[in-house]
Amino acid sequence: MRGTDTLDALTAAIEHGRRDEAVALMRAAVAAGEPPRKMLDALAAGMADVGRRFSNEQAFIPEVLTAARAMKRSMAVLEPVLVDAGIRPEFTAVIGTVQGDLHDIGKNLVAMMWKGSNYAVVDLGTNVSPETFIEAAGDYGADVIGLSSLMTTTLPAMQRTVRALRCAGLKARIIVGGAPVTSSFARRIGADGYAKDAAAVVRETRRLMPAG
Ligand code: B1M
Repeated sequence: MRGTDTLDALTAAIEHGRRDEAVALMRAAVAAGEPPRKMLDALAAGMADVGRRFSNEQAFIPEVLTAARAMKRSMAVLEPVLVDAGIRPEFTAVIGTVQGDLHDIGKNLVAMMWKGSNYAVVDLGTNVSPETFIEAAGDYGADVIGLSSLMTTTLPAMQRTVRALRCAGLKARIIVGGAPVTSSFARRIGADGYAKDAAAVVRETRRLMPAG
């Protein structure tokens, strides 16, 4: 197989969650000495493709999770090569579900999409206080902070968190999302960005940080 064929096949294997095939193709690409950036782009393209289908309701959560697992296993093969080549994650993202809210399935999907786009992701879990967001964003030097809320009753906690992050003077961009969150709510509470689903969050991050 030619190099581009291997990478195209890798993208397709990730998109369709064919984990063993993806890992084998990743190993073949590494053995063939493909440029690390191209291999990384091939992985990201697979996640972007399944994310696009998910946004268009042509793919569903299990397919995104299967693709993410294939991406994670292939990434493990690629990681040492990236380290040797001095390729580091583009951005650091801190993410969590806001205080009082224990829902994490959507938040985990967002974290996976970011990982698939070569962002270092610090996942704070659920029921995260504003203070914990501030501390983690400072400790990890976050470029972007993601807040998730699944209940109308925890939207005030999202607002409090954005306000606290602003008061702390952090430079990181803040993106919010979750079923009851709208773009107008996001604007009203002073967030930098809003995404309606896990695929849109990658597009929104790129809009806010064009180098990404
Ligand atoms: Co709960 N729950 N729940 N629940 N639960 C909802 C959210 C609810 C709408 C159900 C209902 O009443 N119809 C309702 C909220 C009503 C409201 O708004 N006020 C509700 C309730 C009331 C509750 C409890 C209070 C129930 C009770 O105990 N009486 C309780 C709350 C506990 C708490 O949080 N303190 C509770 C508990 C639970 C379970 C533990 C049983 C379980 C959560 C398991 C888990 O997350 N590990 C659960 C579940 C599964 C749901 C529903 C059924 C599904 C949520 C989900 O995972 N969706 C939900 C009803 C529904 O949505 N049909 C419901 C799939 C997921 C992929 O979608 O999370 O929307 P979603 O994420 C999307 C987008 O929103 C977006 O991208 C994701 C992927 O596309 N997104 C972001 C999410 N975060 C983002 C961040 C971004 C950008 C995009 O940027 C950073």
